[in-house]
Amino acid sequence: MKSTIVLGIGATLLASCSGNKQKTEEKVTQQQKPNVIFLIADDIGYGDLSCNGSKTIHTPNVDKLAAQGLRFTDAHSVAATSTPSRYSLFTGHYAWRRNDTGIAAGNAGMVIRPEQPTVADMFRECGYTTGAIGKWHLGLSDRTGGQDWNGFITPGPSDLGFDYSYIMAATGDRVPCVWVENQRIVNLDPNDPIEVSYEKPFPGEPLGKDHPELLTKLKPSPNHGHNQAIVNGISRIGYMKGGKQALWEDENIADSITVKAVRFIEKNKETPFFLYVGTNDAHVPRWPHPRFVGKSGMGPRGDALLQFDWTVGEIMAALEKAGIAENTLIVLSSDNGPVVDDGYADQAVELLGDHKPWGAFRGGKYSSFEAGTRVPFIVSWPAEVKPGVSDALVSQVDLYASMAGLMGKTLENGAGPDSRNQLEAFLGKDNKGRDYIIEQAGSLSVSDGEWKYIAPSKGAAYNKLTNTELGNNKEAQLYNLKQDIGEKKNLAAEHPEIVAKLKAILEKEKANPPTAANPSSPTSADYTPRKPP
Ligand code: NG6
Ligand code: CA
Repeated sequence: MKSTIVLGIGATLLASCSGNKQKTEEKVTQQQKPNVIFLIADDIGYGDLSCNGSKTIHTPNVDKLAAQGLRFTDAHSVAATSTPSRYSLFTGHYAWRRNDTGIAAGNAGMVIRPEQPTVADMFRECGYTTGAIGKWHLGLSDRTGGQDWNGFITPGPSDLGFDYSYIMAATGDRVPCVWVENQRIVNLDPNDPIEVSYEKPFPGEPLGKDHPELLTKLKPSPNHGHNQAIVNGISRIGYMKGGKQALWEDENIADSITVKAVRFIEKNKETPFFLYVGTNDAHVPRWPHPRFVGKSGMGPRGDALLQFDWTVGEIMAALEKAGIAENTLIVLSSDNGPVVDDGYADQAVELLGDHKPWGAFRGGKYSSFEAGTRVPFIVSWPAEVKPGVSDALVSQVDLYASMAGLMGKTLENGAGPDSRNQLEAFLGKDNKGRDYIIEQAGSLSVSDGEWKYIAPSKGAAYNKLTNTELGNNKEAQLYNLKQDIGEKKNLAAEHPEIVAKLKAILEKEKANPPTAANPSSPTSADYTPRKPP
């Protein structure tokens, strides 16, 4: 089935791609399609960028991207932590429909099942070359602890639509602290194999909790854990042994991600590509390259923000140099809201000064309040998107269906079941966006842009470790975001009819779970993982 659909987006006429995988043929005929980059920061808040009003941190490269593109004021990640947020970004399926999409350990099995369709599959079917670089945090292999760390790690990104991958398995603060390129650990000495465990320490391997004298770079904050395996003078979550030659150096993480992204762009400049770049900045442990150290006056967190801005600048420069900046669509966002102390004594709290990572919003990472998921969001596509600011209500869950829309495709057979085509909103032709979005933290919330309902929850109201108001409350909460952006006044008792309306939306969503993307009902039973490249 091959049809041609002409989209009403200026002069660019995109032929719809067929569902088959004959990409070579497609590539020849579709030179005019835009390249697409999802540039996803880690734990960077709305207020961490000067284009969003920060006077305390200056992010000139992000500002330049915002000035040439569309900057959103009411854009959301699906969840207030990384794994569920990225799960939904890639699959267009709400992470909260599954109970196994919480923050993944470094040896977790792959959270997205190989048979689940992803946005990368969609691009690949359209003849794009696809890449995933940087933070992954979606697990690898078929089960927890099932990785062959010293061989080909499978299933992995190649089973989710990525032709190329260069990733950290989980987070900077979780073992294994190594780069995995095309599903093999980079620079691994076969005579020094890697072992990973989240259950028990390896005899003879020093732990942060017993050997503070070995923590030469960062020590954990009191009571935050992060006191197990020591890598590069920083203790982490989890235990590992061996692989000395393969260990990353924390000060080079941003450089490694950036260099790989730039090379991917250079290599693929002639034909359309989709590139996901997940930065490690500004996740903990924050240990930026020496050229950023001391530059923000806010310690490692502020310096990591400057390092993030540098990465953005390098990617933009690479596109310019390759002559493809004009026809490249960049979506810049963050996986969840900001956190200041997330586990290491890096003086982020002490040196914060007047800086407000959460902007005008309440809460932060982990929170049901707005700062949990209302994240920076910029769409730049010089050839098509007029510069400006959009207050449209948008969610990352819709990027999958919207990018399919851009390709002239409609998602079918259960692909991206929660994803809606909001292309017009993402490209600035519709200022309204979604009727409502669902936000996930300790509880689920529904916002229609004006009113926000937070479902009752038994969870703690406050996370003392991270100093975060989590937004959990045994009572229903209702806020008027137009009049009370800081979510200070709970109006649930005054407006039971609005509570009822938003609650009904949530109940309906919960009662009608799209199941096609659910691993318990896979679309393809005879799935076999791809062979090593
Ligand atoms: C938490 C960690 C935090 C961070 C987070 C994941 C503790 C006490 N805190 O469990 O440091 O790693 O998980 O962050 O262990 S995320 O942005 O990748 O979701
Ligand atoms: Ca995160």
